[in-house]
Amino acid sequence: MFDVGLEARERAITIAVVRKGTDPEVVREHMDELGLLLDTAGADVVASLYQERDKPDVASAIGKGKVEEVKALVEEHDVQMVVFDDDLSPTQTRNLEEELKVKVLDRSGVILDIFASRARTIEARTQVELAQMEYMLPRLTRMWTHLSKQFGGIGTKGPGETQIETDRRILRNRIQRLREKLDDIEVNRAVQRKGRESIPRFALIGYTNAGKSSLMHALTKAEIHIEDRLFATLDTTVRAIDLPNGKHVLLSDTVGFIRKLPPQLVASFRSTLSETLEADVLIHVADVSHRHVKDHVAIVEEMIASLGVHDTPVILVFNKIDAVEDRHLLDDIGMEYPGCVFISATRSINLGRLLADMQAVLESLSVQRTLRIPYDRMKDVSTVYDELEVLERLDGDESVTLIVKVPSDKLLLFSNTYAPYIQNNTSTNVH
Ligand SMILES: Nc1nc2c(ncn2[C@@H]2O[C@H](COP(=O)(O)OP(=O)(O)OP(=O)(O)O)[C@@H](O)[C@H]2O)c(=O)[nH]1
Ligand SMILES: [Mg+2]
Repeated sequence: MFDVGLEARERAITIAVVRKGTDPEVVREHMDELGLLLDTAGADVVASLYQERDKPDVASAIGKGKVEEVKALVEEHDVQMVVFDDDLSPTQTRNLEEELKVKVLDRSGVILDIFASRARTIEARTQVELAQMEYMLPRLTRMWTHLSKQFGGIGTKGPGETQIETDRRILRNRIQRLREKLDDIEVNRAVQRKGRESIPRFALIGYTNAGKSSLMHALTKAEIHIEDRLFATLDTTVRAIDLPNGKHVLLSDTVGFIRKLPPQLVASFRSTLSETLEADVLIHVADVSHRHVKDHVAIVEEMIASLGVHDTPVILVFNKIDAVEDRHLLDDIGMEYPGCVFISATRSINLGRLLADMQAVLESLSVQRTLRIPYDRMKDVSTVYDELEVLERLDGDESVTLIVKVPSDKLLLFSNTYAPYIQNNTSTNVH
């Protein structure tokens, strides 16, 4: 696995290039978040600056004059790296490193580094490595010494080829192999999911550090990793829980989102996210004690839409109400997001209400069907009782008529399983 190069407690300068007239508060928030990311990666921010421009300078993002200024700061504070909040082109990175004589990274590079150091399972490690390779491919000029070390000279300089071309080929081959490995993992996951098809699935989603894993723990008592750091969770955990009506459902906890998440990561984390993408109901957890909670909600909504999830019902949960002193804030949020639930995962406040809402959403997703099963197939009657909620039963002369509730997403499976017994009735939503 690659390490972009962050080592424990390095010193960094952060820089944002923003459009003229950008609200300084917005810039500050982005920089604070970049600072948190760096803290997680193991670096302290010793200076932070931003520059207003119509657009970033093609060669150096910030332009010659500013480069000089940064260079002076680098020397003054003895920093090991300069980190930009937005993505840099490979050329900009190279030019800046030449001028500043220290490592130059962008937010994506930092996020990738954090993911790399936190990935534990084979799946997460493979996904991170793939994302890193894809991130590096166009940036090879800086990396080639690192790369050839990593690969122990495999395919070293061939006749007529430059080192970089060779390294590119190594990277492309590696990317290909990682993709194949991920395809295999995905097939396995699909097989696992198949066995659980008839159990409704809820997925926790949300901004990183919102308290998803804490909520998972509060609801299931699962021993999972919780930490006041960004990206504590990089894998998907699935646990069963019972709703108040005794119904068994599955709940998954997964990786969190953040603004400007590198697209390579989102793409390669698809198999981890597949549990979320295919859930019947999403539980969107937001940290209501965070100053920018509304932005976080919007960013997560955009991410989910960009992953192709549009029709899945979402329960919006505002967590950490115990950390909010201003009750007006909660009123304001309640007005803006009707139907949301306020909870505290760590103090177990209002979790009963959340479970009741989960149950209500699930029930609203169900449709009613009528089955008529002849007496000589009584075995199937008991299967129906095992698999579905029976609302009514009529014992006739030759057959049993059952009115059952079918979760809408299980209709296809239901129809295939019980085709000979299904009576013509129009589907009605059961509330
Ligand atoms: N005050 C307060 N803190 C909470 C609450 N829920 C979670 N936290 C804290 O918030 C921090 C992040 O919690 P996690 O559960 O790890 O958050 P997450 O959403 O899983 O974060 P990632 O996995 O990093 O995306 C931890 O320090 C928790 O103790 C809450 O209800 N109140
Ligand atoms: Mg977590």
